Amino acid sequence: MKEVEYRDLIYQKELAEVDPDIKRIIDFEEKRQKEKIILIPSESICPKAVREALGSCFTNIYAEGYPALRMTREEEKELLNFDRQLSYYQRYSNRRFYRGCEYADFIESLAQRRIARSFATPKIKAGDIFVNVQPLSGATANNSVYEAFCKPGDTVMGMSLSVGGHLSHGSKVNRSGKRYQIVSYGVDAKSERLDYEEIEGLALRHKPKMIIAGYTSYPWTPDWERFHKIAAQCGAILFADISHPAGLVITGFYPNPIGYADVITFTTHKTICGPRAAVILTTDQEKAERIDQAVFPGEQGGPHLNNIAAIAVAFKIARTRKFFNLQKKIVGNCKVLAESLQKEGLKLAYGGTNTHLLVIDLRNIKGKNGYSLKGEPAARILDLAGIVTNKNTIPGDTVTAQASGIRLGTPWVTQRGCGASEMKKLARIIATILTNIKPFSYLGLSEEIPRGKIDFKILQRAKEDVKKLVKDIG
Ligand code: DSN
Repeated sequence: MKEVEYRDLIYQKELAEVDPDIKRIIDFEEKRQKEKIILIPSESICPKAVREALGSCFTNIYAEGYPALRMTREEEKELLNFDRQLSYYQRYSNRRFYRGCEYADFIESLAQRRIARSFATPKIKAGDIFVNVQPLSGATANNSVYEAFCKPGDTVMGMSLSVGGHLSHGSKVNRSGKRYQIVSYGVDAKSERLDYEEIEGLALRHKPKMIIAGYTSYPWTPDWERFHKIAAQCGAILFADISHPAGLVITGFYPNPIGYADVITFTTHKTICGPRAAVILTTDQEKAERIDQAVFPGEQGGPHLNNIAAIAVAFKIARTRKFFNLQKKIVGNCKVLAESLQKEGLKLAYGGTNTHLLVIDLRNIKGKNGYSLKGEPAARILDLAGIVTNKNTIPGDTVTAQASGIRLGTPWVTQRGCGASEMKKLARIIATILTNIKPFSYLGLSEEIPRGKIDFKILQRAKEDVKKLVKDIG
């Protein structure tokens, strides 16, 4: 065969040789992830097998369209009857725009079936769940849902971003907030919990076309049945965005919205611990058709099949006992972390948690002039000590830059093997750092800039404690 200069690039050359700079940066990142304690609740470690699928040759192809309708309804065992499926593929036309999708069809429909089985309940069978695995991310999945069920200008209700919603649930700076008439709901000022009476009142007054429930920092499980009743009263579509807790949902540690919500979206890289992608579910065929149209060709072009292959693998793992145990421990660790932080004297926004995340309310930590610690300097100093978190607005905050909270979650550390004793140690280190920060601010060009100082020795000690903890985790 003729020697082609480019071929060694395709088949032989390693990253380190082709692009040493990128390789070096990846190595730095790998080191960072190993040496730091990562408490971002929306992040998790993607297993090796999932990453193998992600880096597979499915990255090379286009597959605009959807798998053969028949395959999307088949049982997994029948789907894997390669001879039978391939003979159909050869004989009939299909819903793909290009040829060369015979194996792509297996990948996509397997991912769909595995997901349907994971979400099925004694009342809702897997065969009654329609699954779209093509959304490239949570925000695009959500955009597709708006597109499927609303027209620009329609009224949509969602939780305000500042108390725990998501950008795509109607934030002014997001396409959702610009294109639709948004009615935001919050939490009860005193209990900091969802106030269903208020939500119901708002829904009846504004008659939204769609109600969104599902949160990124609100740490308590919602009452899906109550949301369903509210939506039904005003004829709204109930849209459950369970991007954060999807892994908890399929293992029974968070209530399952299937059967209550008209449409469900979730990302596959948070508690599902898979690749960066998203999924849309519904139990209604007509709605499923609208969703499919809205995703492709409405919102996206070709699906990322390597991602879909990785989703399929992630859901194979998600049906194992190991995954169940992991999710159980994620929630258990979060409970211990919350209780330990409270014992250390810190206040939790929303009063606690029964999920995988919590938010520390920093407003009680004050400087000399009464200025409270803000999330930005708190997260920055924690990061210097080796603990990665994010600043977060909490009920009462009005300006994102002045967020008074930091959000913590346990998926990543639990995957690394941490248990109750590590949570207690972490709580102590975090509390020591936070309570020793002296908050202050200065006026920037357009706004107040929050800052904080910490005694160098205290920070050094915290760094050593984190290092030791990381070493013990292994
Ligand atoms: N950025 C995600 C989170 O951290 O919750 C939401 O999209």
